[in-house]
Amino acid sequence: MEYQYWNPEIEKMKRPELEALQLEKLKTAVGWALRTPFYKERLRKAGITGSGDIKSLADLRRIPYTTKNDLRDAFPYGLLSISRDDVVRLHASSGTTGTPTTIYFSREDLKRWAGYVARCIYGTGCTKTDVFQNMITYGLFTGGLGFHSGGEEVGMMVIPSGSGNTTRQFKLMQDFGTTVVHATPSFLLHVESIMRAEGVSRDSIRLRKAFAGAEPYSEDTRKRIEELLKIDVYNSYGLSEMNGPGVAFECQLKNGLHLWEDGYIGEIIDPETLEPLKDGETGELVLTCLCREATPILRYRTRDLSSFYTEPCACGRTHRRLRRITGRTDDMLIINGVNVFPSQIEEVIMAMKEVGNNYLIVLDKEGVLDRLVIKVEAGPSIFTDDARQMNALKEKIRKTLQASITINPRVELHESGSLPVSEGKAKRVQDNRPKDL
Ligand code: DLL
Repeated sequence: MEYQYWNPEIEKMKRPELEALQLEKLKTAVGWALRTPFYKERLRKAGITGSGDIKSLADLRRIPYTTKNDLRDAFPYGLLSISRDDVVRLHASSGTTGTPTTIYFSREDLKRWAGYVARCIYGTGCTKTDVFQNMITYGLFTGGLGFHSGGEEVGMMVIPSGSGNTTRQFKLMQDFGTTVVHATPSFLLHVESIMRAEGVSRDSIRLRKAFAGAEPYSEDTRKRIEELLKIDVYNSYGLSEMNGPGVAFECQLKNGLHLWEDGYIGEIIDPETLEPLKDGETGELVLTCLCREATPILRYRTRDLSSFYTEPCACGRTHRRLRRITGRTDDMLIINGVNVFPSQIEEVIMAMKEVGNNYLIVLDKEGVLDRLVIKVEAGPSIFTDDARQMNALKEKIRKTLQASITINPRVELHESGSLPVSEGKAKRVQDNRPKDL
């Protein structure tokens, strides 16, 4: 296979050179950080008063971790390192508690960010001849404008369609010959269901590729989207605290996400002891942003669970690859004392061909016990008026899930298209259990 590199010198840089580059950039990032009220105080306590205190990459460990709560406490300007007048954009995520975390960008920051997203897009084999439909939310969320700028940087024709309005999405694809789309994996599955329901022929669209991310999904979900839509799907990882998309991305080999180590330093730590783990071991991903001056963030605890591959990628890039993010330290469900990650449930459901494209995990209290209900849409091969077929499928899902998560769920089968669809990140878990128990 011919591989495509946006920036071959950087992407294939030998490790010692890459690490030297990281060190230089880390010093600069610490310098930026020291200009913010938040880090000035934090770093001083850790004995770091100037970028000269960072002498090797190992000195990174002297810097305390930064958490989402720190960012909230620093709202609105505690992490701003440049004059407000030099800020050209902000993005924000509201999270669950309401206090937003806000990230500011200078003009240079936006250019650097677009460069990283362009690197991701180009690395999947796209060129300026592609037509790119960005089917994700625009606005304060980083997915829309982040990919928009990256797509323009590559020179593709970008259609800023945003998410939702599936019928119009098909029309745009047909009218302009869209070859690549960007969406959440759940929205891609929804698009496919509607395509089938509305009788849109696959031959009437020229789609070849999709970038899918912003939420966790399993390898089986990827395969399902690829087979149903007859396209290649590339996993895309990012978070607003590290600009947004463009942090780690799959190359043409689709085998793990290359973390752009000239822009971000990645560490995997044990979320309990906070000690660093070795490559190959699974733990919480901690990221340091080396490429944003306006809001520097050092050693950010992402809560995302992953591990680094130990072997280099056959594509020739030297930047280490992260394994698919299976979940977050804070999305683990405790059901009657058993720990279950929503991703374990998704893995089982999406591997079954008879099952449709949408599902929901519902938790209730029945007396003193937790009750797990899995609501699943039936696939096109299942006749919802054939009770025997429906019961057999329900039983199959129940048994397979029980074998995987050890909990016996109640399974409900629903008609295709009847479960709620979210246009942004999917809301798969509905936990109705009283919180104060
Ligand atoms: O979701 C940025 C983004 C936009 C990434 C578009 C990819 C595509 P936030 O809203 O801050 O930013 O959410 C970040 O989403 O910490 C993960 O928990 C999750 N996440 C993002 N991408 C993936 C992925 C954007 N590929 C949070 N796999 C992160 C699993 C993902 N989880």
